[in-house]
Amino acid sequence: MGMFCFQCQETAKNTGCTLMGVCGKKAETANRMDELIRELKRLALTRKPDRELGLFTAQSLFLTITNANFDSERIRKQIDRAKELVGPNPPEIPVGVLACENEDVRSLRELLTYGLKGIAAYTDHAAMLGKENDEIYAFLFKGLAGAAKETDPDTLTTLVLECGEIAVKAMELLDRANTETYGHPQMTKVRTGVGKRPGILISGHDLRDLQELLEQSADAGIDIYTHSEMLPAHSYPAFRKYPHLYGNYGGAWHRQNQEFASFRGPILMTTNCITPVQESYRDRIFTTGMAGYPGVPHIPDRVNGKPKDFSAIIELARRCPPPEPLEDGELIGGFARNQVLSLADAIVKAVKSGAIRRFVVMAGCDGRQKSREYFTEVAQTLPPDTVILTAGCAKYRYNKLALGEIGGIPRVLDAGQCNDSYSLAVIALKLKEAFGLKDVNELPLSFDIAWYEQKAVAVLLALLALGFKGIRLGPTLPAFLSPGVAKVLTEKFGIRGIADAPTDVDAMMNGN
Ligand code: SF4
Ligand code: SF3
Repeated sequence: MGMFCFQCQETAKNTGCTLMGVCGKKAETANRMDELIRELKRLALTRKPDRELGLFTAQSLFLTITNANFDSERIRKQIDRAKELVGPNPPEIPVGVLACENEDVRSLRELLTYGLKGIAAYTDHAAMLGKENDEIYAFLFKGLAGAAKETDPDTLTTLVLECGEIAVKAMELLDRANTETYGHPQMTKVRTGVGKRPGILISGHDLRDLQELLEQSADAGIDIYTHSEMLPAHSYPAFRKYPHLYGNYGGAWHRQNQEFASFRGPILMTTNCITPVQESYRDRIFTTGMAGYPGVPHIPDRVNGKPKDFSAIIELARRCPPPEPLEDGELIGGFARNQVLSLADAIVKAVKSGAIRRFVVMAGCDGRQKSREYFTEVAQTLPPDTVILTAGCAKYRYNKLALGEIGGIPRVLDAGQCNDSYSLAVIALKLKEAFGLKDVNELPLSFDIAWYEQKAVAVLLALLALGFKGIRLGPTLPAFLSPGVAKVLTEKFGIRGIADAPTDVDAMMNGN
């Protein structure tokens, strides 16, 4: 076996990638990531967290999430730095997932580690906007130390649940960072067609990168297009003021081979999901932040608070032809907590009158597998008196369908990126208050979550921490859940896999 990784939903045979990743990760890179995780565990066992170590740990974990960084050399540098920080005589910790032989202990340790990776990604985004929280950094250390040494399933389960509570705090911190910096998202129509000028396509989740790119390209005679998880940026007041933020190009991350080829201009990947780079756009793709790919130019980090330098990308864009059109419509977004709560009275009225019978949260990730057509089918099968609440790139499975509206309220309410699932939880908790309910699970609300990478693991643990029960998770349950751990999650929280769309829609409409 050259490697072992089972952290994402597309893992080989839903058991584990052993030769190379289905994602394209080479065995050498996977093994280095394992080594980096080992060094982070050592760091957690030997040092007290402070801001510098906390951010270093968060960024290191972020580097290892699915489709963020394929650059072995970058991972090696991070390992070297971690070793320096650990110092001499590091504690003995074996490398790799399979070093832990007990399958339940291994499962809990990995569930915890993947939750930490998701928290780390959101923590890094918040830090880029000047918001940090020592409690989150302290938990990254506590969690890593537990994942290194803890062998008692009950203690590990407690850590996993605490991980969910910290995930709520990380998403709340990022929500605050985003809204205090860029304002509260508002209902916005976003063009999906193209203009006549050359463009830059920006993907990933980092809003500060977008802000600096928009600023630096304002008078360059080019347009900026969002891709995949950058779509929600259009709804922030601070970004709406840039006329050259033209629209959104393409769909979710896994179609980038075709879409990046037809875009014809430079592409900037700020975070996951980057997929193996193809010849058709190899000479015009760039990475920045925690994203990386061997041979692809990387825009360096900010130094002393000065903006990143995107001039090379802007210069290249000027020499490129405009994008080829893929479609010519519009998407509606901006239904984060503030916007939805401003409609709370209308929503409560619609529920009381029976105009809205049920809400279904279909947030999370998209992916390549055909089985994800299930989520399109659920959206099409849900009766017209239901509202879909979404966030994350999962939305691309149904956000271009004509699903209509209920009394002026669109039937698909898109709160934003995957981290904005926090907004959906806040909305649900506020609706619970508005209806005078004791338990959020009494709301006419079901969860049918699509997962792919580790941020979705953090979101799931956060939802459990907030008390939501009976969540459906698809298209498959995580391979890293042992039968024993899956049983506990089912018994304690009612987590279940998906069936087929008609069966699940029927069950959800009956409150199951
Ligand atoms: Fe396999 Fe997913 Fe790991 Fe990639 S991230 S190696 S696809 S399990
Ligand atoms: Fe998507 Fe990669 Fe998870 Fe942010 S962009 S949700 S998969």
